[in-house]
Amino acid sequence: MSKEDIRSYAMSLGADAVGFAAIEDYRSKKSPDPKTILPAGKSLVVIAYRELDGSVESANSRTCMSGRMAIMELSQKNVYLTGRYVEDKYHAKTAPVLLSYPLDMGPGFMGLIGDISLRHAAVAAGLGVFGRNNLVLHPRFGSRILFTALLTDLALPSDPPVTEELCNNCGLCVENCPAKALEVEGQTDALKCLRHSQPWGIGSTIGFVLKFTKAPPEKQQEMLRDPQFLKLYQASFIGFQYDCFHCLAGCPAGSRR
Ligand code: B12
Ligand code: SF4
Ligand code: SF4
Repeated sequence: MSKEDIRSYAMSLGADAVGFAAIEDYRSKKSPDPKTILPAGKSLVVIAYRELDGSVESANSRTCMSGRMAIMELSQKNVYLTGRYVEDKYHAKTAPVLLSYPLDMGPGFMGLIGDISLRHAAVAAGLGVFGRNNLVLHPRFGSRILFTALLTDLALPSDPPVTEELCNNCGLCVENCPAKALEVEGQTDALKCLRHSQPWGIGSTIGFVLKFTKAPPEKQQEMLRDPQFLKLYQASFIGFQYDCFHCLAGCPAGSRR
């Protein structure tokens, strides 16, 4: 059967879990219509990778981010290889959805809405359920799981949904969030989270440029040697970096924990 064949191919490349969602089961109110990506798209192949425990639990944010960047690299390669496998073997088209970037930075989106919402795709593909932290909890890996996907014109039925309640409502994610971004149930305050979790992201870059352009030359010299500028510089060539993993790392869900 094509589903089992594709699943075992993606797993052989290092994925931890693979699920399938028929496009009619994928519902994400804020996301664009998948037809704008692949007009004949009929299903989503969702490919999941677990975070390394030693990386998400580390107090060193560079270690947390190193684990994330390693998944980004592996998952990026694998989504291409799986897409090529499906295209060649099943004469289908596949459109890749990577872990995070690129994102639509235009009005209404501002880098906050993915072309495909991978959490909604993962739930539709039977890979987990939403937790109080607004992350998808996987039965085995809990919150420590990340997703990529392939939108394809191959018709594949959805995998059975997870019916188990995986979130025990312990409230640790809400308590541990240093930005207080999870206070309202079912809603992450994206700006609060962003400001705290990406201190070297777009907001800080804009702030730095505005301050820099208004500063006198001697202050500008000083600003260019400041660690904040050096961190922005690093982020500009290695890509965005998260400085917070608390809602993921502190969550006890998942049989592997
Ligand atoms: C933009 C983005 C962000 C933004 C905006 C978040 C947001 N409001 O969606 C910011 C920068 C804040 C962010 C933060 C984080 N992100 Co982020 N992010 C994304 C991205 C690229 C797009 C998300 C998107 O389209 N959102 C817009 C729409 C679709 O969301 P929404 O409809 O408003 O849904 C929200 C709520 O309504 C709620 N929700 C929706 N339906 C339901 C149903 C129920 C029952 C419940 C309880 C809640 C709920 O969940 C959402 C949270 O705000 C995705 C990758 C992707 N392509 O999907 C990763 C992604 C969602 N991020 C991820 C992660 C891990 C994080 C962080 C932990 C940061 C980090 N260190 O990695 C935090 C977690 C914040 C949190 N606890 O919610 C993972 C989540 C994996 C998982 N297991 O669920 C994803 C899927 C990346 C990936 N490829 O795996 N992220
Ligand atoms: S990533 Fe950090 S700031 Fe953002 S919601 Fe999770 S715990 Fe809060
Ligand atoms: S930390 Fe507790 S309340 Fe939050 S998602 Fe995990 S199990 Fe649910």
